[in-house]
Amino acid sequence: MSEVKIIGSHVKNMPWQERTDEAKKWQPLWRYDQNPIIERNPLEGVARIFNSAVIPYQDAFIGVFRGEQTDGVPFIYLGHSKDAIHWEFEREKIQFTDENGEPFMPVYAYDPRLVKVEDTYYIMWCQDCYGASIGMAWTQDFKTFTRIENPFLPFNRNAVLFPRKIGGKFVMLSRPSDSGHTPFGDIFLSESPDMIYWGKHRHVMGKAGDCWWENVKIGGGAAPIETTEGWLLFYHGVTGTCNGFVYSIGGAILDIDNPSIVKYRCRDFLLTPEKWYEERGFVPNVTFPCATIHDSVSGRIAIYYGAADTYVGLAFTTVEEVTAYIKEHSQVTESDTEPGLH
Ligand code: BMA
Repeated sequence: MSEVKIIGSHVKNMPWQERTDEAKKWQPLWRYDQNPIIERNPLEGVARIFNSAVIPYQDAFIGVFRGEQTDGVPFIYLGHSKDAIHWEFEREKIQFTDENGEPFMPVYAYDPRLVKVEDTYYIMWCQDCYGASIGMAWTQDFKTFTRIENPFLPFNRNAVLFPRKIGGKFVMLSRPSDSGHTPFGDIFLSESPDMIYWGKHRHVMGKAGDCWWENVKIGGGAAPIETTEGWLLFYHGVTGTCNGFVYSIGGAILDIDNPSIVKYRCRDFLLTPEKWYEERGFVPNVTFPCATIHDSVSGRIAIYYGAADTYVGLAFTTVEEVTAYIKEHSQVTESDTEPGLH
């Protein structure tokens, strides 16, 4: 057994279920047997919740949820939970303000991520800036949400912040794209002194031509988990079929001091659509990770993923099992292992 450890907090009430019989012994992730954890029509005026992010907060849990309204337009809703499985949602979508406290709502908002750095919680999502672009806001109390004015140029999506500064800077992954159902996409890294101005963009990793499950595009998923092996990243990888895209969950381990360097990258997916709630829904065949809850003492990891653009699913693993699997099945290219600085 490897000695890899999570560097972070002890989350004693984290959601957990031992490996179910249904998951084969060799599979690195297993699904919660009560999935999906959020059903359709979870609150008035919202038809589906999926692609959402959660975090421990004041001995319980809080989350930012992609709520597809009944007019089809997505916005972000706040949810509260004692066990991170059963969620209660606030009736109104999150009201963002500018730094003067004036209303500053995006035209739409989807695929939120939620990351705490020092004493502040940051929300990142996809919004309109004359095309798909990255939205960002911060809060310290989940009552007021200050939106940061368009931090990136269009077109970009899948912004994922690292949970601590590296070399004194905020560091974020993103995936430059087009404004539609982008048929390409690599993961890049950018840094910022203040969350407002971003630069020093580096290439982290691209789609993998010879791993067919991720041969169209990839994008950051959950905030990277700090471990003694490096940053553990769950991301999404996409392939194209005659019936459209299929989204699977992949895993990689990035260098701890210079995370544009990929140390290990799993050539096999960690999880791919198999269950009814992943294969059937608004967009079939989508598993889209957006968050984890993890515990440094037990090494347990719970992965939250959107399923078929309709539901939220939960899958489990441990840091030992998943890093061993990624390392055992690792295949990195020169473009993965270089610093990504052309
Ligand atoms: C991507 C994003 C995700 C969505 C996925 C599958 O482009 O829009 O929100 O889950 O497509 O439809």
